[in-house]
Amino acid sequence: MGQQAGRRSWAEPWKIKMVEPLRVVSREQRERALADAGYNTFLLRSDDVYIDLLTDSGTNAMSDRQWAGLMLGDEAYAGSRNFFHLEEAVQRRYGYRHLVPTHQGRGAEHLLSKVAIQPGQFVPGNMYFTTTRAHQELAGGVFTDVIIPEAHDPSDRHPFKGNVDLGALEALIAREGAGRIAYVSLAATVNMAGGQPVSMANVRALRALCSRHGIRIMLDATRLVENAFFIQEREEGFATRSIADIVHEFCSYTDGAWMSSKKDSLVNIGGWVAVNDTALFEELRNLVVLYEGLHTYGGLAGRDMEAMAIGIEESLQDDYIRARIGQVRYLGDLLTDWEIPIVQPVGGHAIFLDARAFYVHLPQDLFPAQTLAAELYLDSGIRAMERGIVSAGRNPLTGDHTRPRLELTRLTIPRRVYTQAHMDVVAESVKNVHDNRAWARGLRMVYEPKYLRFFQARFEPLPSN
Ligand code: PLI
Repeated sequence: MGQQAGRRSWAEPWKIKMVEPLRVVSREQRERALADAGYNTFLLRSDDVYIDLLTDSGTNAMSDRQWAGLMLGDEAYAGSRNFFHLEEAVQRRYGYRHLVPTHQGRGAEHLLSKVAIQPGQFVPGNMYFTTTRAHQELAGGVFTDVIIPEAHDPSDRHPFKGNVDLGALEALIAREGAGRIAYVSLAATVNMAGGQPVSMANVRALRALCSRHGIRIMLDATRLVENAFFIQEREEGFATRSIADIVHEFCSYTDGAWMSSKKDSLVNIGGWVAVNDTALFEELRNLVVLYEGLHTYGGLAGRDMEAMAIGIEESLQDDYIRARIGQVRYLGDLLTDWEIPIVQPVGGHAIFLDARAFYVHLPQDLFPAQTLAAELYLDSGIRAMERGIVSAGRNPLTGDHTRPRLELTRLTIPRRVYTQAHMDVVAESVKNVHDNRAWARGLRMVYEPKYLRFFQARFEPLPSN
């Protein structure tokens, strides 16, 4: 009582039924493993990792109900009952008319890009995402960033840094003509900006603008549930609306969506693309059989679709999402208190360390964010991911590095997997790396694959002088 009287903390709305041991690896083992991996955390074996914050994609812990759902898999080649459960869940919660399942998000991006982009058309979006832009470009599209400028500044505390800059979009339409725009590629929340949300007011205004010009809006709904939490928390008029209700309204302003269910929907594999337009659906449903599988399984087992259908419902529980984002914020608050530079405000799925501010002495060509991920692994066995110049890749026309203003290292929090004590250990390791930041020398790239280079590129450390 006394000082703490009246205080109410959040806590996870679940308890742990099964555990998986973690492995602590020695400093010598970590040095060897990192060198073998070419200083790229994607190339580490997970057995050499202690706390794995590479991604929140497919790394979720499923619930007992989802595991039970796996046993109800109907593994028929065609017309599996689990497909119909998934279809009903997507129609009920996201509100789209037609569903095509895919093995994961990029399978959906591939199909949508192929059917909805004509070579040479522009695809404006609120910041690029790696796989999304790659598929848009493979289909001949020209990605154009139309996110608000605040998104490019890690310290700007705009509450909806994912918003579309409507003026920039209108200027593009005026310059190129609506016919040269394939669709607006709208992400909620925006991963590469730091998990930053889009406001309901922004998507409403975007709808009005696009309807005036006859342009479609396609939504990357991968982390829309997290976006809905920020709308409920920050936007006037939404405090008493449920997360499910906010998600449904948001989708109603768009013409279709694609999904990596490996994030919000609390599964380890799966995705979909859903649209309202019947002609577009028929093209997608036809193409899926070439690349993914029949239109009632799209590369998934029946059991996977059942787990997704259950996961959609679980993800929309208000107390679940509050605890999910609460954990991310807990880590963010620790780092902010220690004055470690991170993207502010803290977003939905990860803490993004600002590697430019962390290593002020390293130019972007020495890959500061990649260096930071490597140093963090060396310090404690924690695995993070580069989200800077390596991830941004090269300009397809000029072949030059794309140089994003954001040079970030992402500590991504899997859902329902780690505890608050793990977050303390992570924060302490980041602090130690920060305390020793003056010694970092940077990296040079010694192998660069053609597509999505961040996954497989190899580096060597620069010698200390
Ligand atoms: O990893 P996929 O193919 O299921 O989904 C691709 C994908 C699409 N959109 C967004 C916003 C993503 O974040 C995304 C995948 N993200 C990964 C793998 C990540 O680590 O963030």
